[in-house]
Amino acid sequence: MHRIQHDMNKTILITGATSGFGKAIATRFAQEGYTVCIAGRREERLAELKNALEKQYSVKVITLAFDIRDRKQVEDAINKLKTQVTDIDILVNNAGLASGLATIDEGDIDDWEAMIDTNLKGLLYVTRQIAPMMRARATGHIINIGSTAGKQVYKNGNVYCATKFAVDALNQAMRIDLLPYGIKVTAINPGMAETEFSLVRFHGDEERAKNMYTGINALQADDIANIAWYCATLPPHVCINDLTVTCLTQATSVYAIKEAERVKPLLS
Ligand code: NDP
Ligand code: 8X3
Repeated sequence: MHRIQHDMNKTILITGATSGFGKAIATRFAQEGYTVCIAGRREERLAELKNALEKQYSVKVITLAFDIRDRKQVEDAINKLKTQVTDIDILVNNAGLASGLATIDEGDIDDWEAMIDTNLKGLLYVTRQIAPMMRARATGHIINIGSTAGKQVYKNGNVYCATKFAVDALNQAMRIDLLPYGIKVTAINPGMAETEFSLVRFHGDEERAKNMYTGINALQADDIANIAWYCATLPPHVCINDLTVTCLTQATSVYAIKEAERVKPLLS
């Protein structure tokens, strides 16, 4: 397939770039010469990543430390960013979390609020700042990181799934609203992936987090970074609207097997 050459003068903004998918996406695009704007709350991690990427790939890296749940912090950070860069070519709405895994009658309301405020309202706050910049230039690409959890609900997933169903709805809505402006909108919906996601979900319980991925050969952050790069480098007239990706041993939100359960290929 025809692929466009990458443009060295492009700028990407990635939320949730201090770990997991966001960090891998930042690294992938830095490797390709992009100016990379990395956001997250953990300033030390942002500074470390900036140093590493600038050193390794000789690109410009801008850090934005803010809590995406705080509308004022988001607005201030992006207003400051506007003094540092003229355009944002790609926005990756990635920052998010699952917090807890409990039935609807027992869930912790603080967990619910953290997920709704981050995964849904935070994504909206950032998009509301960046979409007008893209609209003014009649070009751009918004990549929303959804989830298989936004396609099919699973036991105890209730509020996390609801936020990801909302991301799915917003992805479709953005595609429609931004259609006249030539802005691409893409949802990447990963299944189980080995990042800090489960450590956060289980409130720092390392053992429980590790067990989630034992024996399934889960997706890795680099897999999603490569997919984001693929989506971003298709010809100008091609837009992937919605892409669901799992590891080989996972079919849906609720059907997954261990590697050991796989039927081995017959020897030829
Ligand atoms: P990680 O926990 O590794 O990364 C999450 C990122 O989100 C961190 O950089 C974190 O930065 C940022 N973040 C969380 N809360 C806030 C906040 N309040 N303000 C600003 N940034 C915040 O997990 P993943 O990389 O796996 O998750 C990235 C996205 O992918 C999430 O939206 C998640 O729902 C989704 N996803 C994950 C899957 C998985 O199995 N791993 C599968 C499908 C989707 P910091 O803490 O520094 O603020
Ligand atoms: C993360 C994938 O299945 O843990 O969105 O909800 S799952």
